[in-house]
Amino acid sequence: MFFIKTRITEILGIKYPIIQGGMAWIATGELAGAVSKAGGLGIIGAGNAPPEIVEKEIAKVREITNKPFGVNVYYLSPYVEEIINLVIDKKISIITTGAGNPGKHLSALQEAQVKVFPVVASVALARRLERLGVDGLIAEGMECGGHIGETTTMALTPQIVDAVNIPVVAAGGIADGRGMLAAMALGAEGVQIGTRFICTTECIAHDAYKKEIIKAKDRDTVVTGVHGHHVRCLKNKLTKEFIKRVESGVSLEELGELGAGKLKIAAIDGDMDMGSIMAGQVCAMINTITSVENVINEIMEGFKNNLKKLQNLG
Ligand code: TUI
Repeated sequence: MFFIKTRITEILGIKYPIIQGGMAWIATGELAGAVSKAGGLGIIGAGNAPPEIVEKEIAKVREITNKPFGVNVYYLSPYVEEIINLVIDKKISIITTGAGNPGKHLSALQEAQVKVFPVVASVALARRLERLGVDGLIAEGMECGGHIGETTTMALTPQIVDAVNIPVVAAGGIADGRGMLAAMALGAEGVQIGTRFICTTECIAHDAYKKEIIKAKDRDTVVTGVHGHHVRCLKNKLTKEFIKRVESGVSLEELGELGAGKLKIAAIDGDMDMGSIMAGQVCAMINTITSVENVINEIMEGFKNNLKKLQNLG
């Protein structure tokens, strides 16, 4: 049996160093449970959901598997404090964090033995968070879907690996074994994968959302937004409207209003015109809707075969 041992698999107690992205609305208990069951680390995306909803998703995962799983805490949510309390109360083994700095909650989380893996898009924040005592970092490149930084995974990952001593997970632009191998060649000890897991049978995202990803070609995503509020999604009527308004110089507030609630409209309601179809640049490489177990097995098989190919070069 093939397995990989890194600090990530050791710290998290998982078979494969594959962490599923904590995508709001999309990463529910069904998806997280399936990923953990298949040997990766499933993550519930708390997004802006209140704690009662997240609690139900936690229960769903525990119905599916007793393997480790995590929760992604979105730091712009109005419920951050409640979600942190819930995570502690429910003895969740790991959280990933996004869109902010989890510094003020670290001592409470450490006391409760919750491992913390913040998403970072810069070396400066990576250094700061290591000093505060986080367990690992997720270096998120701008190939990712959703809210992104400015640096590519290829450039960001080795810079963060060189800047810190804690383990680094690479995210952005990874959908198969080749991508995983490349990330690990850059010094990452694991990968975070989002978009590939949307196109699985266990993912509850609307079928129309999955089909748009399958249809997408290499240049079909676009980054909208201004001043550090950049979001990558598939091009549609909504992104056209966004670009039009940015060009006409509307306020950040007005743009925020246009974007509010649009991820749900795409992911749950299936509106492919006015919903925000967040997806990474790997969308063009995704051609099937299959089970989470198949996706993970294909990634690991691809990793192994491409590693062998490289070994034959030397
Ligand atoms: O957060 C993400 N990706 C996202 S968030 C999102 S939008 C959403 N919509 C509805 C409900 C909930 C969410 C779609 N995709 N990725 C993690 C990420 N974090 N990317 C960049 C950052 C980040 C940005 C600034 C992390 C830290 C940070 O620090 C600021 C500081 O305090 O220094």
